[in-house]
Amino acid sequence: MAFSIALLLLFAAAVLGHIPRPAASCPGYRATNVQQDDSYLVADLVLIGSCNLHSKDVKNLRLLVEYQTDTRLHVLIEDADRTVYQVQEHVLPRPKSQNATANGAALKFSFTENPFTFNVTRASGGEVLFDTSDSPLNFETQYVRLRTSLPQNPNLYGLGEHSDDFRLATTGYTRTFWNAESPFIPNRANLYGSHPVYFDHRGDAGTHGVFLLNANGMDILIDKTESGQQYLEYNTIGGVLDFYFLAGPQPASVAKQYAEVAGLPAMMPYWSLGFHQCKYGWQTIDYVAEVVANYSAAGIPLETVWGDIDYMDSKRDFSTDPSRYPTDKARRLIDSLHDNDQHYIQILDPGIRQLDNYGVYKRGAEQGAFLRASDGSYYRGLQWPGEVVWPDWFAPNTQAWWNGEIQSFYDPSTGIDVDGLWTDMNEASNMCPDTNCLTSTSSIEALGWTPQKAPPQLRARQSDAAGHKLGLPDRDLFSPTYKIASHRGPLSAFTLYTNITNADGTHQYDTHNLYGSMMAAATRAALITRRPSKRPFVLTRSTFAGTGRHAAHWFGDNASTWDHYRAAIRQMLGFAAVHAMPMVGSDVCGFNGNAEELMCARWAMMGAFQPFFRNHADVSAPDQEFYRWEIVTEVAKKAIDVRYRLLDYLYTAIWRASEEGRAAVSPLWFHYPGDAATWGVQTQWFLGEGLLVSPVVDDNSQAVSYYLPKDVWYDFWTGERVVSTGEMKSVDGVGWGDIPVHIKGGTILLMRAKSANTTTELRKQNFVITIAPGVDGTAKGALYLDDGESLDVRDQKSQITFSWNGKALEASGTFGYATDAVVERVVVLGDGGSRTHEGPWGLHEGFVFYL
Ligand SMILES: *[C@@H]1O[C@H](CO)[C@@H](O)[C@H](O)[C@H]1NC(C)=O
Ligand SMILES: *[C@@H]1O[C@H](CO)[C@@H](O)[C@H](O)[C@H]1NC(C)=O
Ligand SMILES: *[C@@H]1O[C@H](CO)[C@@H](O)[C@H](O)[C@H]1NC(C)=O
Ligand SMILES: *[C@@H]1O[C@H](CO)[C@@H](O)[C@H](O)[C@H]1NC(C)=O
Ligand SMILES: *[C@@H]1O[C@H](CO)[C@@H](O)[C@H](O)[C@H]1NC(C)=O
Ligand SMILES: CC(=O)N[C@H]1CO[C@H](CO)[C@@H](O)[C@@H]1O
Repeated sequence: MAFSIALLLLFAAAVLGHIPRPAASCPGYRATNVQQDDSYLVADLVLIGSCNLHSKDVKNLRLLVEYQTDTRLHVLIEDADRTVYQVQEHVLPRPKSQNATANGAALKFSFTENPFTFNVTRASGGEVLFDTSDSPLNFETQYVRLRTSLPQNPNLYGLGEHSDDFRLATTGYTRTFWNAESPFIPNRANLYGSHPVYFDHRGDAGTHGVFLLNANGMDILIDKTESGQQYLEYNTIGGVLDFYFLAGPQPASVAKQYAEVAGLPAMMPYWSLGFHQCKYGWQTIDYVAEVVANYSAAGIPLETVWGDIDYMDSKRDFSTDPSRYPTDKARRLIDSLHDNDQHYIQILDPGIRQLDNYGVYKRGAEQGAFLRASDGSYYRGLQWPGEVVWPDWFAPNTQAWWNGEIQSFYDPSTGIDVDGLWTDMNEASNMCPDTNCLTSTSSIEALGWTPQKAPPQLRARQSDAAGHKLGLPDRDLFSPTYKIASHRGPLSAFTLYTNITNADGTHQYDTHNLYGSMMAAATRAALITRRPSKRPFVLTRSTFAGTGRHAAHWFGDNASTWDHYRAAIRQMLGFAAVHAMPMVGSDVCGFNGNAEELMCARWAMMGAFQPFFRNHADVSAPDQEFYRWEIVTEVAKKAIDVRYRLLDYLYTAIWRASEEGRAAVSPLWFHYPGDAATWGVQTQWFLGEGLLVSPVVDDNSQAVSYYLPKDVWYDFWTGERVVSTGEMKSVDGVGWGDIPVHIKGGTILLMRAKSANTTTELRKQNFVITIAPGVDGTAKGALYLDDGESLDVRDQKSQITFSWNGKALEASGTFGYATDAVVERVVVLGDGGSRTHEGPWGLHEGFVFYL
């Protein structure tokens, strides 16, 4: 009985295509011609015997191992001909090797020659971090597999974008990477972005990171073998094995080391940390004006108003609806927003309506900016405006065309003077559900489109791919044998045909996961062209490793449920702590469905402690602006009040992320790596270095249990000192506008003394310094100041470090940003309550305060 059930399961799994065949049947590769010096090793890898599991074996490979820095080991396994696709340098610039030496490095690479397998160990202590010895490498034209064994019950994090537990499941778990529009952000599914990096946390034995720089569709399996051996296995449908091993050993150092590879996140404008309101379904510009007025009447500070696709004429980019959103009226509203120091942002989708009288399309066509089908016509798809063509971000003139459209439509003297842009639907999401709908005339007609005649131009000449890392020829780019487990079905479903050739000769098959990130990058570049001295703000739905260099991100179209309120916390932890994307947050109060008052109140407060703070909802959802409910109005005022008083603290954290790769939001285990009780925590987070946020997370509840690691803490709201031995604390009666927040002992917190209605006003407020001494009586803190909006602030910035030794508070660093704001008070927290000392003290070189 048991036997036949097992067979049945095997059969079912085989039908689904996700059971790896026994690795033993593949002999793998043999390493020869090994050459090495102090800082690198190269070898040839030659196929021992054929395997051809899902496609054809690549017979000759080349191994490169570089000790790039003492804490970063680069291991690249590529085809000897270098024809296999590799992510273009201009899309993701690689870090240069600093030529560290194998002897001095924290990580050690060892290998066996026949068959070739390798391991990565810690030089000190010998902990095995990565070990492929259990199964030989498969490297085929459309299937690459590599498996590493792991210790039992590993603590793995990352591999986003997903809505699953922050600490990843360790059995029967598949993470698929294939960027896809994903309404309701389903669990255990590929979502909008791909970040093939994980952090492996081993408590006192240290933390390390493993980044596979590969953009192809893939499944990463985390499971145990029949004999109980834990493993993680990469199954990609192309690309090379380009690994960066990051030594840590502190969790925060892994985050930093990863940011050095993927790229440091872009610095954000100060105003973008204010409160944002958006809604799909604001039918007219008058309605938007009412929303703004109602926020003001309610006394809830609104920093930025957003325009979803409602503003567009027939849902076309770079257009305004002449009756509902006439440009002159829109301009008047935006002028008045700007007069009040408020901001305005609009959405852009990649799909460009193909119409001869639509200048955006015509100019793009003239510039050769669109992807082409095999017959040379533009590849068509379906997005909000109907039948569309798609920008080819690899084409040489696409950026110039995009710059031009952005510059003219958003020209402050004649057009819509936006302060930032939002790139949506850029997975790319094609509403054409299957792979035929645009080739079958009848279904085009059924969908009410006008089929366009193919323009006469010939397709872009495909470059001679050999040796150029542009992708192997003769592959089945449409339906490879190995099927990744995308929840949207076949590779090309709901997106662009994967057999499309990009202008540089690469294929969507290989570059699909880069589409959204490239649109975000192009949009950032266009904003810089438009206003060369201003720091751009771009929000993007689709991302890839390194997208933080260009844009902020929200977690997509979740629902107005408590489940998604909780999911927002773990998604934030994934992006900000692991994926080097600090400027993230959820749609506050949820996107789909009906937001209930109490849930929206909780979410308003929780959202105030996330870096990106925007309320947004779907067209089908009821209005959910904060002022629509009494309780939410009160909670939102309090939430924005505290957020704004903390805004420079948050700004400093975002700056440190962009400057040093320090995580602006982090899980408890980043700070208490040895404390096993922290490893699974996904409902609490550190904002910056010193504030621990522990919101109520249960449905409609006023109770919360949270963990306080062994340390000295101070209640943020009351200043009360709490000494924890590493305990769960249970609190009941947490009001709808309350959220437990603790200052970690040893922190100096810089806050504005008063909030304000806009971030512009906020910047004029004075400071209050709160000293929260640690176990040893000392504390430190940081403050970064600049004008909040220049792209290059040169030396007009202050990077101040504060330190407290129990008696004196001193400031050191640079003081290049001139401000009239002074330190109004210093509050010293302690055992017997807090002591307040009134200033003022000027915030400049030589600042010192004695008790
Ligand atoms: C590292 O070595 C390579 C090869 O010798 C050389 O091209 C490169 O400039 C070196 N890099 C540094 C930072 O020294
Ligand atoms: C790593 O691989 C080398 C070469 O196979 C082997 O000698 C060594 O024992 C391995 N290290 C561990 C800790 O497994
Ligand atoms: C704004 O407030 C007024 C008065 O309460 C109300 O009638 C109107 O519906 C509100 N409009 C919006 C867009 O919130
Ligand atoms: C992609 O494959 C489909 C299905 O076989 C085919 O109809 C289409 O012409 C191909 N497109 C390109 C650009 O090769
Ligand atoms: C913000 O504006 C409201 C009126 O809309 C006013 O009552 C409140 O005092 C202002 N708050 C601050 C901090 O300036
Ligand atoms: C993360 C999460 O809770 N996802 C849920 C989103 O909503 C859909 C539909 O309601 C659920 O199926 C998902 O589990």
